Amino acid sequence: PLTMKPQVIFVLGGPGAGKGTQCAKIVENYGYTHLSAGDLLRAERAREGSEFGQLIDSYIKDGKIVPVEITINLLRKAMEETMQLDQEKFRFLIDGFPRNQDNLQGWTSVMEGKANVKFVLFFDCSDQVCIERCLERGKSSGRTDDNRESLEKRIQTYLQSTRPIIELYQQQGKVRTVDASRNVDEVFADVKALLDKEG
Ligand code: UP5
Ligand code: MG
Repeated sequence: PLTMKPQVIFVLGGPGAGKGTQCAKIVENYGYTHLSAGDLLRAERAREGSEFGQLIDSYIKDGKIVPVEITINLLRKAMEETMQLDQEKFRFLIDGFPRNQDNLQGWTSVMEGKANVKFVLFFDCSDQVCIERCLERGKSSGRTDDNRESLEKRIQTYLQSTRPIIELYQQQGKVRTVDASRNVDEVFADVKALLDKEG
């Protein structure tokens, strides 16, 4: 049977910018499957018998970016499994990836020609707003990186490593920027307008 080539939107933005929140709303309204690289890594960390548990744990606490070999395999498997279960599910929101050059190279070498990146959905908001949202969530999230110390590192990594990737896509005319500092519904109204046009 003819299988569709996966259509991908990369979802990027600072820690706590609202990537996961907006992706959940997109899934409710459009035919996309949400794959959060961070969620996949946390699940792998928790998986019994994983050889990467320790490594992932320490990278996440330090706000560092896990070597792409691990992340790309988790993403590829998740995409394949989704498409095997339902052929209609070939549209993906890949949330929180690619975060650095290593990620981008890994994606290119494994997925180039096998998936089509439509654009990057960029949730833009200040570091201050990002930090406040994560600290607020940290009261109940149980995430090991929602504390001030980890957050400073996450912001540094975002500025040093991820912004240049967004900039690269920007130069190719592939970034759609949404002001993520507003409330959830206001942000989603912009997301909707975008997806209705070119989703
Ligand atoms: N909230 C959301 N939207 C709001 C709004 N408009 N107004 C007010 N509040 C809003 O939201 C964060 C919090 O803010 C929530 O409490 C929410 O209710 C509220 P969320 O939607 O969860 O934001 P998100 O951008 O998804 O934040 P997240 O913390 O998930 O972003 P990160 O990019 O930091 O985390 P991620 O899980 O992607 O990565 C974690 C770590 O994994 C990385 O630091 C890294 O160590 C590792 N990682 C890799 O190594 N490689 C990868 O490819 C991916 C991750
Ligand atoms: Mg998230």
